[in-house]
Formats: sequence, structure tokens, C-alpha cells
Amino acid sequence: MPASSVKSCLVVIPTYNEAQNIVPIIRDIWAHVPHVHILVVDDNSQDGTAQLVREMQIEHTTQLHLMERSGKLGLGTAYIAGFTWALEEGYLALVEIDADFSHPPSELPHMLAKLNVAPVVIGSRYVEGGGTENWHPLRKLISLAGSFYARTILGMKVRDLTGGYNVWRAEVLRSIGLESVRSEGYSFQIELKFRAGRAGYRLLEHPILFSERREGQSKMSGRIVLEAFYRVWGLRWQQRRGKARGHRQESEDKEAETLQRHLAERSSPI
Ligand SMILES: Nc1nc2c(ncn2[C@@H]2O[C@H](COP(=O)(O)OP(=O)(O)O)[C@@H](O)[C@H]2O)c(=O)[nH]1
Ligand SMILES: [Mg+2]
Repeated sequence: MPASSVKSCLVVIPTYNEAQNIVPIIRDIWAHVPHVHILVVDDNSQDGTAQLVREMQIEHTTQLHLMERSGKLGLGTAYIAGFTWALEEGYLALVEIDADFSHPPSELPHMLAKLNVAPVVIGSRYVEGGGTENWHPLRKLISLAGSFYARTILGMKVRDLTGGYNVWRAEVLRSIGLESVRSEGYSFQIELKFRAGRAGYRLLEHPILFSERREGQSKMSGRIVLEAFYRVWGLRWQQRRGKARGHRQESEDKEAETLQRHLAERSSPI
């Protein structure tokens, strides 16, 4: 199969009112990783986000995809819908990234390259070399406290559990039972990492510098922070009762091999 017909990587961008960011972020992602496909999952933004994507699709028919949902249904279900579609389409690697430039696309080539050594690569603010920039001290405190709280309760080593800039081999998402994930917001990010860790997959943290959003407003709310605080207890309960799903594949399966070959075929830095 020629390399160009292999669907190697899909970047999923959930959007709700990101008209000021969506075109620049797509362009910036392609400036760093020109071969990736992009899927925007838009929840009927009232500011014309989806229309801007449709206009861009005219020039990028095969590489740019749009999923439109009827209303603001939440970040977690947006990712689940995007991932489910991507797994059906046969993508080998999946990326989670926000539309607002908090997650630097310049790290993407490096994070994708690390998929060769670990099946999950976490963009991490809380390992050496990572950090936050221009962030309100209160948000920083909530984020740090949230990661510490979740790590302690769940007994995980990952330092940035709530972060939303992550890269996954498809096999991981296929095996952790996405259809039963009910969390939203920050607890969605915690739950995916928890499930992957419980299934025996290695989670590798890659340092990133997280910046405050460039344009528009945050959609996160107190309710979502609160949700994360109580959901981790549900996850711990599942863990105690041995209900976590999925099994680590001891040997590299065919899909992982194809991904490695495909990443190796790409010109540097991937
Ligand atoms: N599709 C969809 N995207 C959402 C929703 N809520 C937030 N987002 C997107 O998820 C990303 C992160 O949200 P943001 O408001 O920046 O969260 P924060 O960084 O924690 O303040 C952004 O790209 C948002 O547009 C939602 O309900 N549906
Ligand atoms: Mg943001």
C-alpha cells in the first residue's frame, strides 16, 4: 500500500465557539505535521466555527473533516464521537488538542515520534521542562491540586492527569471501552488515562508549555471541576472491584507494527 493511502494520524479538535481560533490552529498544526488529517467536532457553535471549517474543506477535501452535532453536548462526548469515527476509518494514531492555542502544535512532531516508544504520550505541564504561561494563579492552583488529588486517590504516577493534549495509538482507545466512558471535562481526561494505565499500557509524559487561550472564552465551569472531584472516587471503586476493562497486548500487534513502519517512513522529524 502506498504511504499516502495509509491513514496514519488523525488530530481531533473539539470546538464550541472557536471562530477566532479554528483556522489559525488548523494551519499551525499542518505547518508542523503536514501529513496529518484533522477532524473538527463542532457542537453547533453560534459564531460560525463550522462554516469556517466547511470553507477550508474546499481546498482540503481529504485531509479535513467536520462532525457537526446538534448542540453543546460536552467535551467528553465530542472526543468519544470523534474517536469512534476514527477507529472505524482505520486511523493508527489519534491526537487530542484544544482549539485555543493552549496546546502548542510545535510539540506534535515530537509527541508523535514518541509513540514509537510508548502507546500513550501525554502533553504534560508538570514534568521537568513543562509549565504554564500567562495562566491565572487560581486556575493553576485548581489544575495542580486536581492532578495531585486524582493521582493520590487513583495511585497513578502520571503528573498531569487533567491535561487535554494527548496522543494515542489506536489500539489503546479500541481496548479501553470508550462506549462506557461517561465523564466530561477534566474527569474525561483523567478517566481515559486511568483506563489505559489499568489496562497495562505505558503512559509517557512529554513536557509542554501550556499558555492561556489566545482568543475567545473558556467553556469550563465550576460544575466540571466538581465533577472531576467526585468521579475519581467512582474510578477508584471500579479499580477496587477489579472492574477496569481491557487487557494489555503482550506482543506488539499488527496495528502497532504498521504504525511504527508508517511513522518511520515519514520524513523527519517524525
Ligand atoms: N464540541 C465541543 N467542544 C467543546 C465543548 N466544551 C469545550 N469545548 C472545546 O474544548 C476545548 C477546551 O475547552 P476550553 O474552554 O478551552 O477549556 P479550558 O482550557 O479548560 O478553559 C476547546 O477547543 C473548546 O472549544 C463542548 O461542549 N463541545
Ligand atoms: Mg482552553
